Amino acid sequence: MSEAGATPTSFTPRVFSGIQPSGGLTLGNYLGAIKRFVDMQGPEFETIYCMVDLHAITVWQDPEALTRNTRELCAGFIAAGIDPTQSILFNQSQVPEHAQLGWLFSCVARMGWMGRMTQWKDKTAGKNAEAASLGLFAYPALMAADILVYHATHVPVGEDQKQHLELTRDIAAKFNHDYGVDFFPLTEPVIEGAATRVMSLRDGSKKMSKSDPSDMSRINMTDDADAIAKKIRKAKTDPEPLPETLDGLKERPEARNLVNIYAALADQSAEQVISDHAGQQFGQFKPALVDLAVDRLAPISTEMARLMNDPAEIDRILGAGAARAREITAPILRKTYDIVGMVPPPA
Ligand code: AQP
Repeated sequence: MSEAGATPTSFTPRVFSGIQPSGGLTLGNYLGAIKRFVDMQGPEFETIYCMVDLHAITVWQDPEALTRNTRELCAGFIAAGIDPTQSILFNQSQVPEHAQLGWLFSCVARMGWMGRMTQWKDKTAGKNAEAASLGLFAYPALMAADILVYHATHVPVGEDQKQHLELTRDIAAKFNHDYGVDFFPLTEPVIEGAATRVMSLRDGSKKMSKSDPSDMSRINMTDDADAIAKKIRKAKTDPEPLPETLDGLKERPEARNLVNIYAALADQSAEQVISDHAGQQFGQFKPALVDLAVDRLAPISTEMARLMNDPAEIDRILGAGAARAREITAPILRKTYDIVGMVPPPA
């Protein structure tokens, strides 16, 4: 539960989250996001999952690669357990209300709020910020629209998105205040589990990321068993054995990362993993992690490859998902325009 307040009770419990098709899916995206999306699928929530292609183009994307990555991401969602007949699964650009509400929110959000976003600062650090796209600066306003155009109440994300979720709440609160309404919910971020921040296999201070230039820094969801084994075997560690308690990993980020990955893949707590493997050297722990990772990830990558053989079926799923999404977004956008005072088309 965030500090800012309780979940509104007057809104349908609805989960929204998205992933950028800006490269291949990583283990970080899987453990920090998709695996948890699957866990939230069920009677408690309506679940809506999106390939946020409009966000991906805030940095250059080769058009052919963008198309392939969007389809592959869709295949990844389904292979990991998202059922497209239960959850709504689609790509953002097919639902124009995201961009339309995004424009309204870029008029609600303040320049100062955007300039304080650490992801903006990180992505432009050491580079010429003047040369970054306007979209990269403004994208948290579009992200707020992605969420609020569904009146979503819960958003499962990794730790890196926490600040953007706080901004989403600020935008909803300012809109509600400015127009004297209680229209947009103050959405709850859901940041839970052992792997809300999976780190690079080469540097325990950096997030595992699709756009890291080093392929050895990440496990891709399309990696085969040999590649997974090689990357884990070569993952940076230290010469100490695993300690008796988690406290003993405080100053050992790479070791902590491998323990967290093990815990998330095994559906255990990090404490449990430490108590089961205390005293082991990495020469013993890494092969156990390889076995677990291959066991959990290989069926997903095999299924992704099978689904990718039929791109027309993936496109059909995305189109059907977008049509279902618009049944929710169109009335919410219409009502928002009405609140703002836009003259509607004649009845
Ligand atoms: N390393 C990670 N650990 C835990 N969660 C992660 N997520 C991403 N990386 C990790 C979560 O995955 C969801 C989708 O993220 P995204 O692809 O839309 O954007 P991102 O966070 O910028 O991911 P990348 O891999 O770092 O992409 P690039 O390299 O294109 O910027 C989010 O819920 C995110 O928290």
